[in-house]
Amino acid sequence: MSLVLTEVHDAIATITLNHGKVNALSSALIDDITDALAGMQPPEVRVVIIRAAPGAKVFSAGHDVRELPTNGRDPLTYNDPLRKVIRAIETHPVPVMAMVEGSVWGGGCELVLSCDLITAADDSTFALTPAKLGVPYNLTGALNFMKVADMHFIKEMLFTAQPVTALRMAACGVINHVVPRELLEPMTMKLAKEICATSPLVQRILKEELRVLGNARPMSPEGYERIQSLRREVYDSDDYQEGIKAFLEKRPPAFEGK
Ligand code: LCV
Repeated sequence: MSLVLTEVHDAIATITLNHGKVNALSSALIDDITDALAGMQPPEVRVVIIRAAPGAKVFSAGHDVRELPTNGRDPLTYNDPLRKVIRAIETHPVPVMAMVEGSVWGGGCELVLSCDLITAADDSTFALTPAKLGVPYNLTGALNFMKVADMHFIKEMLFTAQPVTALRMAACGVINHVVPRELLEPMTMKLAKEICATSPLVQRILKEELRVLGNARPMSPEGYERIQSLRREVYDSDDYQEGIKAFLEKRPPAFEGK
């Protein structure tokens, strides 16, 4: 059974995450999201909305922690499922909107932030969790955070790993609209219909221009290799193992900086 529900009405496609209580981004769920996206192409589809089930307490609990490697492999490489779904959203030829209710965690936040527009219920929250789990986030993930918010705000979210309200995210320009839950779907559909009324060809080129420009960052091979070497020290560390172990044992992690 698919871990997402899909529908298309009047060129507006919806992908509803449907993977248990917390929509952990397992490789299976990510495969179903990317398969659903692949089947939602213009001109039949003009905009895609990614959402959780109506009334969801959790939009997504982020990367499936049980799938994080503990054998010394890099947990966030180019072909990690999370990286694949982020790229699928960023390169999809029509605008992809995130309609958020409930709490969003870790890689689930990056998935939401990689969407082109975000609407959220006023009781939803967002938490960037690598530092809480001991995971050395990857360069494109860090860049994706930088592209959508100012540095001090993103550093607060990353260094504290604490949930932030949708209203705070909107005040910092990260979320387009925050409304009471009962107005979330009408607000999102209003935006979607406005998108459907403008030129799909122009939207497609604008989306790709902004993606290419947003990713155009100079980085020397030496700089890349130094960062990768620092990341390996983290995913080879006792703290990385402790972060995952503490999660699975449902206790706070005891990081010792080694
Ligand atoms: C696997 C889970 C998860 C989960 N994976 O229900 O960005 S990075 O680098 O950090 C990246 C590596 C990343 O995204 O990491 C994941 C970060 N996510 C989090 O820190 C959120 C962890 N989850 C929670 O805080 C709670 O589960 C929330 C608040 C989402 C929901 O709490 P609630 O009390 O409603 P439970 O905690 O009881 O979770 C229900 C089941 O889902 C599992 C969890 O282990 C539990 O499984 P069991 O019933 O088998 O005990 N679960 C939750 N999140 N990310 N599994």
